[in-house]
Amino acid sequence: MNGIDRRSLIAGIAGFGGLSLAGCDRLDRSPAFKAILQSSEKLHYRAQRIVAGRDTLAREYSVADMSPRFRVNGTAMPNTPEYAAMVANNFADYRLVVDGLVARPLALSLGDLIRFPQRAQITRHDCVEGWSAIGKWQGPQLGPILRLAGLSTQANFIVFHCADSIGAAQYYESIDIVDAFHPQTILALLMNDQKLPIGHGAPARLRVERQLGYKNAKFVMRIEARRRIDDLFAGKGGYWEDHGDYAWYAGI
Ligand SMILES: Nc1nc2c(c(=O)[nH]1)N[C@H]1C(S)=C(S)[C@@H](COP(=O)(O)O)O[C@H]1N2
Ligand SMILES: [Mo]
Repeated sequence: MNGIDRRSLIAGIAGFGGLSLAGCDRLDRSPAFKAILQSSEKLHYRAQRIVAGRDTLAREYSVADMSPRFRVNGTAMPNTPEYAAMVANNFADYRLVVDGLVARPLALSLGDLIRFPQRAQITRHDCVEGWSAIGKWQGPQLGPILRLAGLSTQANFIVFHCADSIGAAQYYESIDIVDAFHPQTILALLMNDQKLPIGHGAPARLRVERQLGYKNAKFVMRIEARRRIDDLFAGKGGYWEDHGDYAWYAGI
């Protein structure tokens, strides 16, 4: 695993400006956080199942393979006053909400998110529209965040609520517990060693590397653990599943 690359993360994060790493609410002083980092991977029980190769890693590439150009697709900039306000102060007020079927709902700042172990991966993004690009993504794995929140064993799905809407419909996506705890499932804060550009989903976007492009939700504002997804929005588990008839499981 080419995982922890804290130095380049900090270098990248310096670009966030105004982001305070100090403060009395430091996550790394919280006993729950320490316990999770020290625990011997006591995963949510369903994540320990090996489901027909679902734990296999997506191929990782080398720096030399990185695409010179990685296109922005779908929403390039969420069109809301709330998002504009966050951009205006470099996402200092961004709080990633983690709620739903969890024992301890969280509201994590970017400073909190960089205190989790970070993973870097160079992978190929495949869009159903017929293009691919290889890029480097870095950020905390989703699994430890869900463990810190105390994910309930009742949860079957993790839903990502995004800042943007297409037409009147808010963008969202969902994955199952196996993908949620997959080692390459991260909330990317950096892309190609820079802070995540707005067009690519600033300040945090999902990378779920065994699935197609549309599952990789950009502008993630809230992560919700749910027992079911058929009672949410149009019931198919994601914006494109609801509106474009794309498959919910977009495994590659
Ligand atoms: N919030 C949000 N996430 C999104 C989209 C979007 O429009 N809004 N488009 C999806 C699609 S179809 C693709 S291919 C990728 C594009 O990511 P990129 O802009 O970084 O290339 O984001 C996915 N995630
Ligand atoms: Mo896509």
